[in-house]
Amino acid sequence: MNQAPNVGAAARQFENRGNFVAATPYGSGHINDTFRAVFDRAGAEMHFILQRINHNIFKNPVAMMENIQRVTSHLAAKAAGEPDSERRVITLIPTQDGRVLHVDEDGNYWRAYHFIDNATTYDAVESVEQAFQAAKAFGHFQKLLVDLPAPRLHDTIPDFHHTPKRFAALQAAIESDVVGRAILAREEIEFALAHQSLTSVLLDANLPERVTHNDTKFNNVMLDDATGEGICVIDLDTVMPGLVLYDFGDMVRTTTCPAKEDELDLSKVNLHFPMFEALVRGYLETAGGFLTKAEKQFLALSGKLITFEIGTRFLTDYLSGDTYFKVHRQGHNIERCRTQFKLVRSIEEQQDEMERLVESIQL
Ligand code: ADP
Ligand code: GN1
Ligand code: MG
Repeated sequence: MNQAPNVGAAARQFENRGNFVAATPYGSGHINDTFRAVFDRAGAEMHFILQRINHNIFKNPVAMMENIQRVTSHLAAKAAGEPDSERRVITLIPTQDGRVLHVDEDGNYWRAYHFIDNATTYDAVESVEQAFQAAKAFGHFQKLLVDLPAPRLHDTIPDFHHTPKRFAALQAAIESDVVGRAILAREEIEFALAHQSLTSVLLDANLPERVTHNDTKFNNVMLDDATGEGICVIDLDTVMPGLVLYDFGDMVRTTTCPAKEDELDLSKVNLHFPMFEALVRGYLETAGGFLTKAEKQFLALSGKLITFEIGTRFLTDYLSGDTYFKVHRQGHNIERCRTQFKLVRSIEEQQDEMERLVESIQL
């Protein structure tokens, strides 16, 4: 999985698009390897998104692709007839022999998507309007999947948002301290351990299971370059049964603070209330019609929970020697953990006001 793969050979496996020119790393995801593959077809440039799936993390790529195929077909059927419909749903490109995955001689799994042109993903939110658009798009995505026909989707990664189990994994990592880093993370460990009671709040609330995205970070929605509209939800690897609050919580985590996830200046890491308000309004505009009262009641709290959960995961990975998330420098995971825990603190300071806002919008 770690050795440099032959990207060009993989790109050529997909439906004939002309002569292969180049494939360059693309985006800033933490898990898979994403490339923009360029082809020349009779002098015209064609390009598509090529991804090597991290099969250490996604243990069953075939089941994952089955989920993605079912979900994208359902979404495409609903988008048909809308203006610009082909830019509203990601579309898989089949291999030359008609499959959705290419497995190379080293056992790497590859897939390809049509490139959504004239739209951009951002690693950090820049405006209230962007927050509104992102939440509206993710709410719309959930809404369109409310009537996804049975059977239940596969659990791509079991217990992905089971926060108590994530917490237990952290406790185990502190206990074994395999790379001797616990001493360097004393404050973060203390912060995490003091928040144990938060971990089970959503699981205890008896909320309905739905089809959810589960990775609604801001750079997983493409915003149209001309209109700013949240035109396409991408990164469907973790679409599976879940709680809508996992999705809303991750929007709060990534789309209420203009600082990046690995910002070093923690004074820049705060929840911006107008962005939170835009998220709630955008999300309820599309999802408000199907959500239950109980689900709406947890909107404000879900942000704190998911931000804490992801912070816990970064901390666990730091203590485990950086085996899960891609890191680009020494200490990257603890830096990411610090921004998450700082944001949790900022949310805690504004929690009452956030609750009041959610209540007032629902009335
Ligand atoms: P990861 O799972 O590693 O986060 P993503 O599926 O989110 O991978 O892709 C990484 C980046 O590639 C995205 O943030 C986006 O900028 C770009 N991207 C992904 N799919 C498309 C697409 N279909 N069209 C255009 N850009 C895309
Ligand atoms: C990972 O793949 P990417 O970068 O969109 C992770 C998410 C985390 C996120 C933190 C499969 O998402 O769960 O919230 O990093 N994806 C997986 O930035 O673990
Ligand atoms: Mg992504």
